[in-house]
Amino acid sequence: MNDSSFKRADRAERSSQATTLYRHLVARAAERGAPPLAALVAEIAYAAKLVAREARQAALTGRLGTVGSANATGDTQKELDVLANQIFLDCLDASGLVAAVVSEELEGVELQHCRGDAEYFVCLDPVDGSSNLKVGTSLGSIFGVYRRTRPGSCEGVEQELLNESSLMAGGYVLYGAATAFVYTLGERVDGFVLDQEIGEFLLSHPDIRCPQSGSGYSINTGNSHLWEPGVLDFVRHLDTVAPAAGLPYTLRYSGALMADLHRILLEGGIYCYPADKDHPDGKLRLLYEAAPLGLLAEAAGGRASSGRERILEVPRRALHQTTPLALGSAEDVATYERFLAEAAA
Ligand code: FBP
Repeated sequence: MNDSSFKRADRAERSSQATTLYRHLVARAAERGAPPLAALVAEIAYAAKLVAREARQAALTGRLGTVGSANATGDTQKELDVLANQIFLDCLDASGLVAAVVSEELEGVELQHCRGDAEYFVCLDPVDGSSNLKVGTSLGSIFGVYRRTRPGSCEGVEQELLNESSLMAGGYVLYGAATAFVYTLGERVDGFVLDQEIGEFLLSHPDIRCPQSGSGYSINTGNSHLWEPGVLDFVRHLDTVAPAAGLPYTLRYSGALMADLHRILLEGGIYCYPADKDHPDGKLRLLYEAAPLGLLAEAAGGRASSGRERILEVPRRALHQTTPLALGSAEDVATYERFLAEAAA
């Protein structure tokens, strides 16, 4: 199936000829020489549909509360965090393709089919932007699929994941006005929207190309008193009134990285969560937030950086390690890196 046969789904063709996520996955995974990836990502998409339903109804089902415990990085766990985590674990287990899972909501590695021929590890953030849940605004899920080097062994899984495995696929789900599913197997990025009527993710944004530069930025300016000079200089630059240079940029910060990145992939711009005095190593987690989104941003022609190096080259040291993060339009992220380097110099 070539690109031209993948058509956007208009109403009449929404049933038989539409490009469903599964049809698209089968073709892309075959091209990638990794057919099982199609079934694995399809299971992640099924879990996302279940989480979307729970998120939509949370205010009615009373699932807006906390469960009184904190996750591995100290965030208070919400009911939906724990429920969504279990939904993803069940679906990944059902695929039979996953040796082990790392999740923002789990302290250690959750072993699944590590003794068998399961080839993949999955790292995930079941509910990103969970502080938005109680106010009913955008949330997301993020996933990264890592290929094993030693299938069949349950020994040393954490070290194998950190030191040997390779990131094969990444993506996110956006629970917003529409439920969107955006993924990459490393070469291109495609976006799908959930048709609630038939319960299928249908192709809505084929081959997403992130514009080289944008007109919006996402950063928590409430932390500006904690920033290093290079970050301050960069934000001042974006706020400069210089229409000829496409400035100032517009500030768009939703509290959910997924919602900000979705806008940036489609319209250009930059998302930043720098290191600061309260987060000396940044806030976003490398294995299940920064790296999968870095793979996706780069596959869309964008850039993903810690501010000083490619996110995909940041050494993996721990399951829940955090990293400073800047991702989005290639030129905007390069400008950010230049401001940090000049300030450091
Ligand atoms: P969670 O995965 O714990 O939600 O943290 C990630 C995140 O919520 C991002 O989605 C968002 O951009 C950022 O943290 C918001 O952090 P802050 O409230 O410190 O600006």
